[in-house]
Amino acid sequence: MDKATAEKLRQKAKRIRTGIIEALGLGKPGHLGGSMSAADMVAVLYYYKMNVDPKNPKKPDRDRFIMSKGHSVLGQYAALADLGYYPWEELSRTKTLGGLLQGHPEISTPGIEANTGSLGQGLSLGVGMCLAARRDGAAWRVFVVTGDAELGEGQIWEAATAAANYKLDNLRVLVDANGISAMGRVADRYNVGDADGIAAKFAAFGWNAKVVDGHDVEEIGDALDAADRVKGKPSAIVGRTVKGKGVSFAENTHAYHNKDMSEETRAKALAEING
Ligand SMILES: Cc1ncc(C[n+]2csc(CCOP(=O)(O)OP(=O)(O)O)c2C)c(N)n1
Repeated sequence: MDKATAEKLRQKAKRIRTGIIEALGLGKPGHLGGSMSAADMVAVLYYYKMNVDPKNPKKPDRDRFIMSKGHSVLGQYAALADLGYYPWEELSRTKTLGGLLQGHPEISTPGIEANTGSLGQGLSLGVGMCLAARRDGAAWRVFVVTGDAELGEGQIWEAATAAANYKLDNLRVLVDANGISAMGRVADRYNVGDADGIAAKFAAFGWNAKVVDGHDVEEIGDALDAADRVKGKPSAIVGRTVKGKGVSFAENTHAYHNKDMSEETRAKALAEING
């Protein structure tokens, strides 16, 4: 990836983080932590890797994106707004009755490919979509973002086995390995391992697996490019991340997993993101 592209992606990641704060609004709980930790991966996918067209959200050859950890959709909402799927102003109406953007993704929203929120299901949906693409002789790919605590769901590993069995080289999973769940550390609760341990699990299941710094847009982009060259296997890119990344008082804690913001915390967060 050239330096100019990397710089553009870093700016887009800031824009996404700003949009997350917009979507959280004031005084209503929202999922800041996991949205912020996934923001750089979302930026690389939407502004570097994926073939999507905001003017034609359903174009048949588009790549598909599934936010399997649906609670972290706020960053995806921001990217979709910035790209022009809907006005940026929609973000501030997130989670309002009748609003376009709800707390978890729904396919009624332009650019959203799957209803998620019940953890553990997105990878299975991705496997099905990849099989459909193959059946149709289509070249599009499916990108699924999961959390690390989410990997405690058994359905993930059923999907992982199926993906390897069917040699789905059109499937990519990006794991947001921030080490924190809703109520504490993953290691203290249902320990699926750190980023290296998670990559080893996917490799043992027959996947191409790679650990990256999940906040380094160049590493993420290079790993995604490398995945395009892998034939006969699905790819797992495990991002070592920080929950709440970009907002110091929300980093590395479950306190901002799902929390409201005050005027003061909101102003501080925006200043840190854009400062
Ligand atoms: C099946 C299911 N069980 C429980 C929940 C409640 N829940 C929402 S987010 C979350 C923790 C997710 O942690 P992780 O996957 O690591 O995501 P991140 O830390 O990136 O937010 C839980 C348990 C859920 N949404 N679905």
